[in-house]
Amino acid sequence: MKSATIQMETLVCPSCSQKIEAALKQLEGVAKDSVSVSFSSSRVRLDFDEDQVTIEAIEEAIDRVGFEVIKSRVK
Ligand SMILES: [Cu+2]
Repeated sequence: MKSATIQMETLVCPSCSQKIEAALKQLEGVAKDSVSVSFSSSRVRLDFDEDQVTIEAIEEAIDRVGFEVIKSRVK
């Protein structure tokens, strides 16, 4: 299991974070309970199984719902 912190462009309203959270929870390999989107810091934290999903795929899922990823850190 890996842990990711993803910095996004500034979110403009709280419903943005709900949209992102829902999209990420649908991804195979992402630990659903670990997904937390902070509206105030425009940041996502989550744990994922690197055998099932890549950080690139996670970033893509955020992109697909309309938000730009600035940088990600995985450890
Ligand atoms: Cu919004």
